[in-house]
Amino acid sequence: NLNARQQFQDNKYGMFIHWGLSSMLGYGEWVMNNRNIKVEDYKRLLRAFNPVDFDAAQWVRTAKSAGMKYIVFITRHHDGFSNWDTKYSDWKITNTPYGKDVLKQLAAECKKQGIKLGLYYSLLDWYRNDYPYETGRTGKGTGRTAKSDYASYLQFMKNQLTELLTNYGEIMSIWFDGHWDQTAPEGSNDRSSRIDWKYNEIYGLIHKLQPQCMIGNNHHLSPLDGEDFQMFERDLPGENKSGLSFQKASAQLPLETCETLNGAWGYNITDRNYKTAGQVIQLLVGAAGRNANLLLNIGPMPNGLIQSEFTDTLALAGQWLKQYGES
Ligand code: FUL
Repeated sequence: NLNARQQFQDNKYGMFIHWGLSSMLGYGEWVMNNRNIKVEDYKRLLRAFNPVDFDAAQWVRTAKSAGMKYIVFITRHHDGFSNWDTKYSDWKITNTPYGKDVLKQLAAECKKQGIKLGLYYSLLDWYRNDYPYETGRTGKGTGRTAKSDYASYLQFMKNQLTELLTNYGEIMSIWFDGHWDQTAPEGSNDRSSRIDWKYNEIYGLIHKLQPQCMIGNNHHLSPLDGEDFQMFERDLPGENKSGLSFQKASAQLPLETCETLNGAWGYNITDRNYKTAGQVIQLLVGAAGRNANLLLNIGPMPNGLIQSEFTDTLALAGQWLKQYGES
């Protein structure tokens, strides 16, 4: 869909939001893997997550006054926790004491304030038994022993994606992540996947449900069939600074670079490596100069509020953009 691609590229600047029950531990969104927490133990967080100060209007206002044109929200990260009221799992926001569907509130608010919404969706799962964890590089300490079953996991993802693309209005993009879990370790040149993800089925479903929805996949490879934009993780197209990329910038597809305001994606209490407004502007200019969007991340606190170190910097950079930006 050429029109959708053009619109996507014209957005230039967006807000990435890493947030979920893992935020509670204040150690980033990889805590379950990094601390080898077993599913049985990690599960106990469900009864404790109660982000009473979550205010979708405030999140969206923060993005808008920063000059951003879209938000990409984590619907489900590698810990498998669903930030919406999914019918297909009990491991979800509506089963916490908070009890409300945060995605529903965010989608409604984005619509109201006129900002586009994209959804991050993890292909990798540290929680479910049917995810092919045996061949995965991560999630070894989660205590799973049952045999995985990709056919079942694929059906689960399709069911969830159908919900996301049916019940939450127009979705600008789906941002897939976790493909690399099934590839050879970093440093190797073998980029083949240990499982067949059946992307043709997944992408086909998305394009059927919402033809304008842009599909991107953080596989660090060159774009595969059916993908509508190409993303660069903490990297500008053509730079290959992160050493992760085995990709050349596509001349056909819109590009997006994602970065984060400190060194972490999810809320991390020890990371005070905050970027200044000047650094944010440099990133923006660097991305724009390569005709790439900048998707800039925040990791809100477990109570739902965005820390002032982030809001202050975003507002400052936003003022600069208003004065000197194009539109
Ligand atoms: C990576 C993930 O593993 C990180 O947790 C984060 O979501 C980043 C944007 O992508 O692949």
